[in-house]
Amino acid sequence: MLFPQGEFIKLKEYLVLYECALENIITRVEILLKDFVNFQAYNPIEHYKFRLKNSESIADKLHRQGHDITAENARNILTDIAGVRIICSYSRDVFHIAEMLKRQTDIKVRSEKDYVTKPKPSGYRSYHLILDVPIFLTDKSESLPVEVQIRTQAMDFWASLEHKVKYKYERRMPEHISLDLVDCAEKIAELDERMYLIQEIVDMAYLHKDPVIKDPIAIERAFDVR
Ligand code: 0O2
Repeated sequence: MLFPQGEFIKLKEYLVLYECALENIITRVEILLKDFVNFQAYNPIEHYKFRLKNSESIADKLHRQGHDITAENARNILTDIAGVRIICSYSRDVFHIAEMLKRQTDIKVRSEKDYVTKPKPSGYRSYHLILDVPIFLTDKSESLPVEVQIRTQAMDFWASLEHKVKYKYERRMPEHISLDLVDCAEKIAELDERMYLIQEIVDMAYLHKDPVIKDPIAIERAFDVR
């Protein structure tokens, strides 16, 4: 799908604003990272990525949702033109990072979806925030939505596989594959939890100078992680 010529020019102008809002959120994530790395005991952010939707995928999404392909519709209807994905180590970190963004007083939380506590039927787990980000131009200010997805590495691994599979089957995935993916998602959530517990135990043992730290198998047995 493509935007008609006049609409495309208008969309390009809007995309400049979305790019500014995206850069604004990236800067906030970079500041959190600098704080974690330099002043905190632990950095929960493994990495982050970002993207601005291109005009074709904006047009496709509007069309899929039954809307006319206009720049106004893109601006008024879509909230994921600008997106940032933050990948954390453990699921607790996901909530921690979400709170840090939510309490920044100059951005407004337009919506919030916790698919970590309540996964989607597909098995999808992630924390979604739509943040209204202010940008100050030469003669006016605007507020643009940026979608922030926060998830663990394991959740991200699952989501990219599921996305690829869904794309290959043009969104009509055979039932046995979707059931298998739901099972993988559950196992991944269990692994996330177990690995978090191992890390907590090791941290505690270090803190208390416990000799059991030298024997990782003994750590698991001692604390009955499995
Ligand atoms: P794309 O192509 O990824 O950019 P809703 O109408 O509120 O039920 P909506 O608007 O899709 O649903 O919002 P939601 O649920 O917050 O999902 C937004 C984005 O999260 C999706 O973008 C995906 O990127 C991701 N996502 C949501 N559900 C799944 C899932 O089951 N599997 C995977 N792999 N990703 C998911 P879009 O809209 O799909 O577009």
